[in-house]
Amino acid sequence: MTPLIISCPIVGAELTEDDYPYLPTTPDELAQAASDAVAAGASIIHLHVRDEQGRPTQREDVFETVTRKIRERCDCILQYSTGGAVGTPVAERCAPLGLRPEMATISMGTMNFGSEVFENTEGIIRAIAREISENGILPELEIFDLGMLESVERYLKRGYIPKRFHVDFVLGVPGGATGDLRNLVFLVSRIPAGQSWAVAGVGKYQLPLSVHAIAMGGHVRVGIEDNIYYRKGEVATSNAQLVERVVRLAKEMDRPVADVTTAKQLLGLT
Ligand code: KMH
Ligand code: ZN
Repeated sequence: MTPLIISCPIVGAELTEDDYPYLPTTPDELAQAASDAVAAGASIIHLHVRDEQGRPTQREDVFETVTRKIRERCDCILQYSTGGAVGTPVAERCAPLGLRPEMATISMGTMNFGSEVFENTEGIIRAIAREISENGILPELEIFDLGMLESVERYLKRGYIPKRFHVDFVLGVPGGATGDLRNLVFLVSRIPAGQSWAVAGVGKYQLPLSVHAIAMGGHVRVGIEDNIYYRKGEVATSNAQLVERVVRLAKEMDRPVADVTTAKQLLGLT
Protein backbone atom coordinates (compact mmCIF):
# COMPACT_ATOMS: atom_id res chain seq x y z
CA MET A 1 0.00 0.00 0.00
CA THR A 2 1.10 3.58 -0.63
CA PRO A 3 2.86 4.93 2.47
CA LEU A 4 0.63 7.14 4.61
CA ILE A 5 1.38 10.87 4.62
CA ILE A 6 0.41 12.44 7.93
CA SER A 7 -0.16 16.17 7.97
CA CYS A 8 -0.42 18.15 11.20
CA PRO A 9 -2.23 21.51 11.53
CA ILE A 10 -0.54 22.64 14.72
CA VAL A 11 -2.48 25.79 15.64
CA GLY A 12 -5.03 27.13 13.13
CA ALA A 13 -6.43 30.62 13.22
CA GLU A 14 -9.65 30.32 15.16
CA LEU A 15 -8.63 28.84 18.54
CA THR A 16 -7.57 30.91 21.55
CA GLU A 17 -5.74 29.87 24.70
CA ASP A 18 -9.13 30.04 26.45
CA ASP A 19 -10.36 27.30 24.12
CA TYR A 20 -7.23 25.18 24.49
CA PRO A 21 -4.63 25.70 27.24
CA TYR A 22 -1.66 24.15 25.39
CA LEU A 23 -2.09 26.19 22.19
CA PRO A 24 1.33 26.89 20.61
CA THR A 25 1.46 30.56 19.57
CA THR A 26 4.98 32.01 19.87
CA PRO A 27 7.57 31.19 17.16
CA ASP A 28 9.44 28.91 19.56
CA GLU A 29 6.27 27.13 20.67
CA LEU A 30 5.17 26.67 17.06
CA ALA A 31 8.59 25.33 16.05
CA GLN A 32 8.62 22.92 18.99
CA ALA A 33 5.06 21.73 18.25
CA ALA A 34 6.04 21.20 14.60
CA SER A 35 9.22 19.27 15.37
CA ASP A 36 7.45 17.13 18.00
CA ALA A 37 4.72 16.30 15.45
CA VAL A 38 7.35 15.40 12.85
CA ALA A 39 9.24 13.24 15.37
CA ALA A 40 5.92 11.48 16.05
CA GLY A 41 5.44 10.70 12.33
CA ALA A 42 4.01 13.76 10.55
CA SER A 43 5.71 14.81 7.33
CA ILE A 44 3.61 17.90 6.46
CA ILE A 45 3.11 20.82 8.84
CA HIS A 46 0.03 22.89 7.93
CA LEU A 47 1.07 26.28 9.20
CA HIS A 48 -0.79 29.29 10.55
CA VAL A 49 1.13 31.76 12.70
CA ARG A 50 0.29 34.21 15.47
CA ASP A 51 1.44 37.77 16.15
CA GLU A 52 3.04 39.07 19.36
CA GLN A 53 -0.41 39.19 20.99
CA GLY A 54 -1.22 35.62 19.97
CA ARG A 55 -3.68 36.74 17.30
CA PRO A 56 -3.75 35.07 13.87
CA THR A 57 -1.68 36.90 11.28
CA GLN A 58 -0.51 36.35 7.71
CA ARG A 59 2.51 38.66 8.15
CA GLU A 60 5.44 37.53 6.03
CA ASP A 61 8.01 38.36 8.71
CA VAL A 62 6.30 36.13 11.25
CA PHE A 63 6.05 33.26 8.74
CA GLU A 64 9.73 33.77 7.96
CA THR A 65 10.75 33.57 11.63
CA VAL A 66 8.62 30.52 12.34
CA THR A 67 9.81 28.80 9.15
CA ARG A 68 13.46 29.38 10.09
CA LYS A 69 12.91 28.00 13.60
CA ILE A 70 11.06 24.93 12.30
CA ARG A 71 13.76 24.23 9.70
CA GLU A 72 16.45 24.53 12.40
CA ARG A 73 14.71 21.78 14.38
CA CYS A 74 13.51 19.35 11.70
CA ASP A 75 13.12 18.46 8.04
CA CYS A 76 9.47 18.60 6.94
CA ILE A 77 7.15 19.77 4.18
CA LEU A 78 5.81 23.18 5.12
CA GLN A 79 2.33 23.99 3.95
CA TYR A 80 1.31 27.60 4.52
CA SER A 81 -2.34 28.43 5.07
CA THR A 82 -3.78 30.98 2.67
CA GLY A 83 -7.14 30.64 4.42
CA GLY A 84 -5.88 32.74 7.30
CA ALA A 85 -8.63 33.57 9.77
CA VAL A 86 -12.23 34.16 8.74
CA GLY A 87 -12.35 37.69 7.29
CA THR A 88 -8.66 38.10 6.36
CA PRO A 89 -8.40 40.08 3.07
CA VAL A 90 -6.96 38.19 0.10
CA ALA A 91 -3.79 40.30 -0.24
CA GLU A 92 -2.89 39.48 3.38
CA ARG A 93 -3.72 35.81 2.85
CA CYS A 94 -1.14 35.67 0.02
CA ALA A 95 1.51 37.73 1.84
CA PRO A 96 3.82 34.87 2.93
CA LEU A 97 3.81 32.96 -0.39
CA GLY A 98 6.96 34.72 -1.63
CA LEU A 99 8.83 32.65 0.98
CA ARG A 100 8.11 29.68 -1.27
CA PRO A 101 7.06 26.91 1.10
CA GLU A 102 6.73 23.47 -0.51
CA MET A 103 2.92 23.66 -0.29
CA ALA A 104 0.09 26.13 0.35
CA THR A 105 -3.67 25.81 0.61
CA ILE A 106 -6.48 27.06 -1.59
CA SER A 107 -9.99 26.86 -0.12
CA MET A 108 -12.32 26.09 -2.99
CA GLY A 109 -15.46 28.05 -2.17
CA THR A 110 -17.34 30.45 0.08
CA MET A 111 -19.17 28.86 3.00
CA ASN A 112 -20.75 29.44 6.36
CA PHE A 113 -18.03 28.70 8.92
CA GLY A 114 -19.85 28.29 12.22
CA SER A 115 -21.61 31.62 12.70
CA GLU A 116 -19.25 33.42 10.29
CA VAL A 117 -18.67 33.46 6.53
CA PHE A 118 -15.41 32.13 5.07
CA GLU A 119 -15.20 34.02 1.79
CA ASN A 120 -13.58 32.34 -1.21
CA THR A 121 -15.07 33.88 -4.34
CA GLU A 122 -13.89 32.88 -7.79
CA GLY A 123 -11.72 36.03 -7.80
CA ILE A 124 -10.10 35.11 -4.47
CA ILE A 125 -9.43 31.54 -5.61
CA ARG A 126 -7.87 32.73 -8.85
CA ALA A 127 -5.70 35.31 -7.08
CA ILE A 128 -4.37 32.74 -4.60
CA ALA A 129 -3.86 30.13 -7.36
CA ARG A 130 -1.87 32.65 -9.41
CA GLU A 131 0.46 33.49 -6.49
CA ILE A 132 0.93 29.79 -5.76
CA SER A 133 1.79 29.00 -9.40
CA GLU A 134 4.15 31.95 -9.75
CA ASN A 135 6.08 30.79 -6.69
CA GLY A 136 6.32 27.15 -7.81
CA ILE A 137 4.33 25.90 -4.81
CA LEU A 138 2.24 22.69 -4.77
CA PRO A 139 -1.36 23.59 -3.88
CA GLU A 140 -3.51 21.64 -1.47
CA LEU A 141 -7.16 22.22 -2.37
CA GLU A 142 -9.28 22.45 0.78
CA ILE A 143 -12.68 20.92 0.03
CA PHE A 144 -15.41 21.46 2.61
CA ASP A 145 -18.34 20.07 0.60
CA LEU A 146 -19.31 18.48 -2.71
CA GLY A 147 -19.93 21.74 -4.57
CA MET A 148 -16.33 22.79 -3.94
CA LEU A 149 -15.05 19.55 -5.47
CA GLU A 150 -17.27 20.05 -8.52
CA SER A 151 -15.91 23.60 -8.82
CA VAL A 152 -12.43 22.11 -9.11
CA GLU A 153 -13.45 20.51 -12.43
CA ARG A 154 -14.77 23.82 -13.71
CA TYR A 155 -11.68 25.76 -12.65
CA LEU A 156 -9.41 23.12 -14.18
CA LYS A 157 -11.20 23.38 -17.53
CA ARG A 158 -10.78 27.16 -17.47
CA GLY A 159 -7.12 26.95 -16.43
CA TYR A 160 -7.74 28.87 -13.18
CA ILE A 161 -5.89 26.37 -10.97
CA PRO A 162 -2.73 24.30 -11.53
CA LYS A 163 -3.14 20.86 -13.11
CA ARG A 164 -1.37 19.05 -10.26
CA PHE A 165 -2.62 19.43 -6.71
CA HIS A 166 -3.24 17.51 -3.50
CA VAL A 167 -6.84 17.32 -2.27
CA ASP A 168 -7.77 17.69 1.40
CA PHE A 169 -11.35 17.00 2.45
CA VAL A 170 -12.01 19.06 5.57
CA LEU A 171 -15.17 17.50 6.97
CA GLY A 172 -17.18 18.51 10.01
CA VAL A 173 -17.08 22.32 9.92
CA PRO A 174 -20.58 23.60 10.80
CA GLY A 175 -21.68 24.99 7.42
CA GLY A 176 -19.81 22.37 5.35
CA ALA A 177 -20.31 18.64 4.86
CA THR A 178 -20.15 16.54 8.02
CA GLY A 179 -17.66 13.73 8.56
CA ASP A 180 -20.30 11.07 7.88
CA LEU A 181 -18.35 8.21 6.30
CA ARG A 182 -20.71 8.14 3.32
CA ASN A 183 -19.61 11.68 2.50
CA LEU A 184 -15.95 10.67 2.47
CA VAL A 185 -16.57 7.63 0.25
CA PHE A 186 -18.62 9.69 -2.20
CA LEU A 187 -16.17 12.60 -2.31
CA VAL A 188 -13.23 10.27 -2.91
CA SER A 189 -15.13 8.68 -5.82
CA ARG A 190 -15.37 12.12 -7.45
CA ILE A 191 -11.73 13.27 -7.28
CA PRO A 192 -10.28 14.24 -10.68
CA ALA A 193 -8.03 11.41 -11.95
CA GLY A 194 -4.41 11.28 -10.87
CA GLN A 195 -4.61 13.45 -7.74
CA SER A 196 -3.65 12.41 -4.22
CA TRP A 197 -6.01 13.02 -1.30
CA ALA A 198 -6.20 13.33 2.46
CA VAL A 199 -8.97 13.83 4.98
CA ALA A 200 -9.09 16.23 7.92
CA GLY A 201 -11.90 15.33 10.29
CA VAL A 202 -13.03 18.19 12.49
CA GLY A 203 -13.79 17.47 16.17
CA LYS A 204 -15.39 14.08 16.78
CA TYR A 205 -14.88 13.10 13.13
CA GLN A 206 -11.08 13.17 13.33
CA LEU A 207 -10.57 9.62 14.59
CA PRO A 208 -13.14 7.70 12.47
CA LEU A 209 -12.16 9.54 9.29
CA SER A 210 -8.47 8.87 9.95
CA VAL A 211 -9.15 5.15 10.32
CA HIS A 212 -11.12 5.08 7.08
CA ALA A 213 -8.57 7.08 5.12
CA ILE A 214 -5.85 4.68 6.23
CA ALA A 215 -7.98 1.76 4.98
CA MET A 216 -8.94 3.51 1.72
CA GLY A 217 -5.38 4.39 0.73
CA GLY A 218 -5.76 8.13 1.31
CA HIS A 219 -3.71 10.33 3.61
CA VAL A 220 -4.55 11.84 6.99
CA ARG A 221 -4.45 15.24 8.67
CA VAL A 222 -4.66 15.34 12.47
CA GLY A 223 -3.88 18.18 14.83
CA ILE A 224 -5.14 20.82 17.18
CA GLU A 225 -6.47 23.20 14.50
CA ASP A 226 -9.11 20.57 13.68
CA ASN A 227 -9.68 18.85 17.02
CA ILE A 228 -8.57 19.56 20.58
CA TYR A 229 -9.76 16.26 22.09
CA TYR A 230 -7.95 12.96 22.40
CA ARG A 231 -11.29 11.32 23.19
CA LYS A 232 -14.68 12.54 24.40
CA GLY A 233 -14.15 14.69 27.49
CA GLU A 234 -10.33 14.39 27.40
CA VAL A 235 -8.37 17.26 25.92
CA ALA A 236 -5.34 16.25 23.82
CA THR A 237 -2.06 17.22 25.46
CA SER A 238 -0.30 18.02 22.17
CA ASN A 239 -0.35 17.74 18.39
CA ALA A 240 2.20 14.93 18.69
CA GLN A 241 -0.20 12.88 20.81
CA LEU A 242 -2.77 12.95 17.99
CA VAL A 243 -0.13 12.06 15.39
CA GLU A 244 1.21 9.17 17.51
CA ARG A 245 -2.24 7.56 17.58
CA VAL A 246 -2.50 7.65 13.78
CA VAL A 247 0.96 6.07 13.52
CA ARG A 248 -0.16 3.26 15.86
CA LEU A 249 -3.36 2.74 13.86
CA ALA A 250 -1.44 2.62 10.57
CA LYS A 251 0.95 0.01 11.99
CA GLU A 252 -1.96 -2.15 13.14
CA MET A 253 -3.48 -1.83 9.68
CA ASP A 254 -0.20 -2.72 7.90
CA ARG A 255 0.04 0.69 6.25
CA PRO A 256 3.60 2.06 6.28
CA VAL A 257 3.98 5.68 7.38
CA ALA A 258 5.82 7.95 4.94
CA ASP A 259 8.92 9.72 6.19
CA VAL A 260 9.58 13.20 4.83
CA THR A 261 11.65 11.97 1.88
CA THR A 262 8.97 9.48 0.87
CA ALA A 263 6.20 12.05 1.31
CA LYS A 264 8.08 14.44 -1.00
CA GLN A 265 8.41 11.69 -3.61
CA LEU A 266 4.72 10.79 -3.38
CA LEU A 267 3.72 14.43 -3.80
CA GLY A 268 6.16 15.05 -6.63
CA LEU A 269 8.12 17.60 -4.63
CA THR A 270 11.59 16.27 -5.40
N1 KMH B 1 -9.19 29.38 9.38
C1 KMH B 1 -10.17 28.91 8.45
C2 KMH B 1 -11.23 29.93 8.23
C3 KMH B 1 -6.67 27.03 5.46
O1 KMH B 1 -5.83 26.92 6.35
O2 KMH B 1 -6.36 27.16 4.29
C4 KMH B 1 -9.59 28.54 7.16
C5 KMH B 1 -8.45 27.62 7.13
C6 KMH B 1 -8.13 27.06 5.79
O3 KMH B 1 -7.81 27.33 8.12
ZN1 ZN C 1 -5.78 25.97 8.33
